[in-house]
Parts: sequence; structure tokens; C-alpha cells
Amino acid sequence: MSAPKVLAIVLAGGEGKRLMPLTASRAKPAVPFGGTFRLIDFALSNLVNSRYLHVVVLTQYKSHSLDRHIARTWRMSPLLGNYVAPVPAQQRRGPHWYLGSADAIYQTVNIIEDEKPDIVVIVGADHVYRMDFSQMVDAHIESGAEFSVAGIRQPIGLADQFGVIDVDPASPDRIRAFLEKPKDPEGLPDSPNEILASMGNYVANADALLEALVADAEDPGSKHDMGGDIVPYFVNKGTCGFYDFIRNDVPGSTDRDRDYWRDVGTLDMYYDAHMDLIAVQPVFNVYNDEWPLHQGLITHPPAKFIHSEEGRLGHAADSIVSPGVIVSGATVTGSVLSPGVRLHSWSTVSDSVLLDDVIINRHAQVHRAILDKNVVIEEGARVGIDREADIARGYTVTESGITVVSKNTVVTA
Ligand code: ADQ
Repeated sequence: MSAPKVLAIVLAGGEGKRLMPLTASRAKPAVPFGGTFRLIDFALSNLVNSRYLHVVVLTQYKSHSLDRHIARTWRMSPLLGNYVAPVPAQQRRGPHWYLGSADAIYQTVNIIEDEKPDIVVIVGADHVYRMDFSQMVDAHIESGAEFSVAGIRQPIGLADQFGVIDVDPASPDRIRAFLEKPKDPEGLPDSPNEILASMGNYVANADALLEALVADAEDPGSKHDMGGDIVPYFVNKGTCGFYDFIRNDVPGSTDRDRDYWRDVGTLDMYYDAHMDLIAVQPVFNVYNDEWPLHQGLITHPPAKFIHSEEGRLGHAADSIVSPGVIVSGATVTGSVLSPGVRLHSWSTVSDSVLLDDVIINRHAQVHRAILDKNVVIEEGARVGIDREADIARGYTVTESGITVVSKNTVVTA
């Protein structure tokens, strides 16, 4: 079997309301993650490592920093015929933005028609994981399905955030029913507290996908959504395949992180996924260079730790420290420090995520907090220590008690 011609489409237009305030000024896929990454880098790294090098990224909502990131980091040599191209909302069908994710793809059918791929791989842009999509494409072709959905087991309590898959016990690579974000689904027969969740990653035969998109565009009752409309279309047609993520075997994975997949749709999930990175035995290993996670060009010099003049030893433990960070006489534990963060003497940062260029001044304390770019914590100020005080100051405090301070805020003592 010769390799099929594959076009990859990354859905990157989501608003990410539940990640506010981190998505106040940027699209969700552009939200920084893990010190030096942006969320979209995981999907793009997976595609490129799978050798899929014709990639269109569909953007719409506050896409400026996303476009800039793609142009700076992901531009490929057009001489080799490879590309990662951002495609903004086209308004080809009238003066509205994309109605839903299927409409976004419908509005770019000209790209599919021009490229003439055999297979279209469609992926979301807001999950943290490693996946070799070529293994899913091979399984899809072998199964004879027209459209396949990747799935993973998730706790039943999260069912209302996912498409829930029901596979046919007689042929486990077929989906016989699919419910988008059900309130009260049944658990799996062998595990009543779990459901099979759609990962929002799809593989489609290009001709069948085009037919489905046209039918969907003409359906007045449709919300033009991949999970809500296109998946059910193929399920009803009896040609919807299931790809179990557990089968995916990425080079260099360990038993601990082989099936790691996190939706970071809420602030608590975003925070927890960071804590997975810094666990002493990481639950997700960013250091697997057999399946590299590509990221923005880092223009900062190396990180520096200073034993300050007052005799304070600047140090960090169980933490990720990015280039350009200076820890001067400060104590950091269990935290992720993004490029350009500065910490001064007698300050402490624990169990926190600091985005680019945050400044922590002397004697300040930060605990269980997410600080967006350019936040300044003034001398002696405290964040994440007193929940009520944080709420009173207008900061977001999540259900599990993480304080989130938005971009450019100056926190006073
Ligand atoms: P959601 O993530 O809730 O569920 P959606 O909001 O459509 O679905 O987002 C899917 C992807 O499409 C995201 O990457 C988002 O950024 C992007 N997107 C959304 N609207 C878009 C638009 N108009 N234009 C371009 N891109 C857009 C989906 C599936 C579920 C599945 C979960 C897994 O619908 O079945 O379980 O993903 O997280």
C-alpha cells in the first residue's frame, strides 16, 4: 500500500471562555503552556512528527498572537512544498464568522479541492498529549471506515464536556452511537465510572468528508459542528470508525505517559496539567526527544541563579525554569517559570505557574497561583495566600482555589 496523500487541518478558532482571563487577549490555542510552549504546539508537533507537512490552521477569534506564533515558529520551506498556513475566517458564504467547527472546514473546501488529498486529518488545538497520527490513518484505512474518531477513557463525571462514543461490541472499530456532551450517559460495561470520550481528532476520506460538509451546510437544523453534526452523520450512515488511543505507540514514551492526554479547557485543568510536568516522576515527559515537542524560538539567554548580596541563596526545586529567568535570593518550589521571569530576594513562589516576564519583588509571596504575562508583584505583596482577599481584589479564584491574575496587572502589598 503506497502512503496516502494527507492534508491536515487544525481547528484553532475556539474562544476558550472557560480559560478566562488567560484568553482575554489571545485565542485558546495561543495560550502559553509549560514554560516555553503554546497549546497549539502539541497538535502541530504531533502532525509534523507524524510526517504530515501540509497543514492548514483555521483561526478566527483573537488570532493575532496565534498568527504571529505560527509565522515565527512553524513556517516551513515552501521550496520543499511543505507548509503550516494559518487561514483566517473567510466569510465566503456571507458576512459571518465560522458558525461552528464544521462550518470552518466547509468554508475552506477550496483548499481540500486544490490539494486533492486522499485523507484529511482534523485535529483540535487545545490538548496536551503525544500522538502518532499516521498510526491512526493506517488503522482507519484498514478498517474501511469513511470517517474515524479517536477516543480515550475518561471519568464519567466529565461526560458533559466530551463527545461520548458507544462502540459496537460485535465490531469494536465501529461507532454505533455518539452523543455530544450528554448530561447523564451510561458508563462502560466493564467500567461503570468511565466513558469513552472523543478526543476531537478525526481521520476522514476526503471525498466522503466533502459530501458530508455539503449535506451539513444545506441542513437548516445543523449547528455545523464537527462533534454535534458531522460525527453523527457518519454514525447514522454506518461508516464511522473508532480508533482507541491506547493503541497509539509513540517512540520514547514510557508506561507512565503513553496514554497521557489532557483537555486543558478550564483553569483548574490547565493548572493540573502543569503540575503533571513538574512531578518528580513526570506524568508527561517533555524531555522525550524521540518525539520532540517543538516550540517558539527562544531568544533569551540561559537562566541564572544568584546568591544575593544579603547572603540569600536563589534556588528552585521540583520546578521548570525557562531561559531568561533570574532567581536572585528567592525560593521557588513546585512551579513553572516561563522565559524572562525575575524573582528578587526573600520572595517565595510555590506551586504556581508564572507566564513570561513576570516580576516578583522582594519579600513577595506567591502560592497556588497562575500569573499571566508581565504581572508585577510589588514588594511584600501576597497572592494565593488569602483567597477572600484575592477575590476582593478582583482576581479570578478557581473552584479548587487557584488564584489567577491577568496580564499586565500590578499587585500591590
Ligand atoms: P469542544 O472542544 O467543546 O468539543 P469545539 O468548541 O468545537 O468543541 O472545539 C473543537 C476544536 O475546534 C478546538 O480546537 C477549537 O479551538 C476549535 N474550534 C471551535 N470552533 C471553531 C471555529 N468556528 N473555527 C475554527 N476552529 C474552531 C470537541 C468535540 C467533542 C470532543 C472534545 C474533546 O466536539 O466531541 O470530545 O472536542 O476535547
